[in-house]
Amino acid sequence: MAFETIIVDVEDHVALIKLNRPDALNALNSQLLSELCTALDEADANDKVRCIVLTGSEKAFAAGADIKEMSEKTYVEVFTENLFGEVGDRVAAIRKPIIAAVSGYALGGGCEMAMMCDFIIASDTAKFGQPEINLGVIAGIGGTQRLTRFVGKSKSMDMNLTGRFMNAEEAERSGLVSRVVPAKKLIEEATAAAQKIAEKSQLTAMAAKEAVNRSYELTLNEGLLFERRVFHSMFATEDQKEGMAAFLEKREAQFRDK
Ligand code: CO8
Repeated sequence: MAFETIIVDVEDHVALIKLNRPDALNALNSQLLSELCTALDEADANDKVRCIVLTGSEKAFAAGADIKEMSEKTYVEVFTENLFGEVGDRVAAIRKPIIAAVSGYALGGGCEMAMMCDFIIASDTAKFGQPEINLGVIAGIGGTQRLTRFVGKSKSMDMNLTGRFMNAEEAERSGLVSRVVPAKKLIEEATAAAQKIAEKSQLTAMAAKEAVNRSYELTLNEGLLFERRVFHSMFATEDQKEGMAAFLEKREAQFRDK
């Protein structure tokens, strides 16, 4: 499908999806969100894709939801159309791993979009924030919930109440991002991480993603039980036999997603 607000490139089993509204710092308008959800669904369904990287420009991953588009909406409109509600569900339904590669601003819905991905690799220029309070609203798709789980109550309150931005170093220290890399190397590093994942058994990568995500929903004992059951189930796969045989035979595993 031809997109106008994103660019999709599939290479070496990695789908690179680039948000592309440079004049608005990749503000997330309805067209972009709709195209992004379609591209994610297509990547999830594409056998050639084993991992997804979501990125923006050097200046902005995304500076939030499009303020121009939503400023005049009424309560009845946003409630009826479930503004932004569907996006969260659609991203959460993607079963292949998604890495957010963040450079520059990741604000409001931009920060929330990055947090919806499975992990975040940030450039040293990245700035994260939930500045919605400056607009007379609160975060709407994870900024008070996911951010709190990432960085704890104190920092989350600080960011949601003052609207201040967190730089890449603080974001890494706080557990919001998994690693920080030089801006010029962001795509290279994120793609290399995606290719590492693409080399694994896709069955196992999807199971690992599912198990980590369950940790947000379950008590520790329930989560441990879920994990053990999934771990046990991996022994029904050929990839478990191959992975362990390859280790014992001191060779590279040849996974077949079976
Ligand atoms: N919406 C619409 N347009 C935007 C947005 C935005 N969020 N951010 C920037 N732009 C536009 C500006 O209007 C400007 O356009 P123009 O040239 O036509 O005036 C252009 O992008 C460049 O922006 P600036 O001139 O402001 O650039 P600066 O470098 O001076 O400043 C900032 C960069 C600090 C990022 C500044 O643009 C800014 O503060 N932006 C708004 C940040 C913000 O408040 N974000 C939160 C939005 S609310 C939200 O996200 C609710 C979440 C709901 C869930 C979303 C689900 C996906």
